[in-house]
Amino acid sequence: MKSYKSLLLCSALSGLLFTACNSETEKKAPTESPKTTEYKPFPFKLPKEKPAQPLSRAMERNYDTYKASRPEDNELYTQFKYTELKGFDYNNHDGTISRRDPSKVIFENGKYYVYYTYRETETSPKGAKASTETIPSADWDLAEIWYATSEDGFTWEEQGVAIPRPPKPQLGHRSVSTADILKWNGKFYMYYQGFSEASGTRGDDCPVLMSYADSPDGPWTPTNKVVIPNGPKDTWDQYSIHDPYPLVHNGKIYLYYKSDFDGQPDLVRMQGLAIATDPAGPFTKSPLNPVLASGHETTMFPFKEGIAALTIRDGNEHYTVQYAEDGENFDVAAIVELMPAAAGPFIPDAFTDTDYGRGITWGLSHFTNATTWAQNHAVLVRFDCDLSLDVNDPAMKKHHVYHRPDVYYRQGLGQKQRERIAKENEALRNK
Ligand code: AAL
Repeated sequence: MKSYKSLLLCSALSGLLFTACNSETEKKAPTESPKTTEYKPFPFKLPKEKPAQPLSRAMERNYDTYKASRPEDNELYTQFKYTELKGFDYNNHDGTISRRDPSKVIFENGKYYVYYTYRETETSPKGAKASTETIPSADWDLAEIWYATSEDGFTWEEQGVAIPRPPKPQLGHRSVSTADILKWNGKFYMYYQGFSEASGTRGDDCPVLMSYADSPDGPWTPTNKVVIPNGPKDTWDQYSIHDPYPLVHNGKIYLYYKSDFDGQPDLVRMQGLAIATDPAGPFTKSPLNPVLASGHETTMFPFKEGIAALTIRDGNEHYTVQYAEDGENFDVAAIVELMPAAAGPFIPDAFTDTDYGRGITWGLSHFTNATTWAQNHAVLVRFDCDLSLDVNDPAMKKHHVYHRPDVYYRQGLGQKQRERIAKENEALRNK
């Protein structure tokens, strides 16, 4: 440990010279005069560009990793603000009605459209073992894909079913869920998870199906084929292809998806990319898959020359916004907080094959713990943000969300943790 005197000496010297000053030099006088390095203090005004001087790794990263030296100047940094939606009924939140996993929002016929998983069942979900033909295993079991329209994005008018469960034994007869939409050459294509057994029977395994329509109001025609096949045995996406999410990029269909792998109970979630020139496929998976090492539901949008991704939960890089100029090699561009789960943004240039994406400012997402787990159901919600080149909203660029103490206390210790702490205290006392 450095002595108080040596600390004083060090601080006296700092600003003039940076001198190696540690217990070694204190104990025995150096044979040669101590090596000194020219010390250039970091400037008071945070430089916009990386200054030409030795920098710590953290400061190198501040300039190389993020899109600007201050988050408020980083186009891919934002806060998220949430608004309760009007127009949806949830049966007093008793768990018998759920709306979740919204698609991206599109604007057609003078209004916004969103598609989502809709479940209306006699009970709330009861797990795979207790599930029957009418009792759901999971919140997205025994579900259909419904849609709603809106003039302002806050008040929605539910239009009813877009894609029903097909009759047995067709693919998806148990449940269709987690849809997302593509507009390609004037027609509409819906990609979604098609379950032929209750989710949870053998994991959350399902393939991706597709239906098409001439209008966003349907009618939708199912192709009754698996459009994104699972990977070969013992590969990361051998069981599940979830959250199919198409965009138009480089003149092609870039469809991102999530898989969960590495086995129960601690599934790993990562995201992959499959590319096609026809909405019905074939889709060629990126040889680099997974292209995102984190994230649960998929949320991407064209940004500048490339693709930006909201990497929401799960994995080392959860709560980050990432960017890949080629749509495949993503880097962290910003660290954010309170991200929208299962976000489906309004992306004006999602299907225009833009060569300079403008970004997003709002969309719908979901809260899955709408009330209690006994009444397990989800609600749709609106989020707003500033991830747009065309908007500059300083209130969206702040760096801290203030939560009241009760938000923290609700993340309290569990019984087992209290027991561990009690044991640790006892061990110390008995030492
Ligand atoms: C969601 C999505 C997929 C999963 C389940 C319903 O958050 O990742 O849709 O299958 O959970």
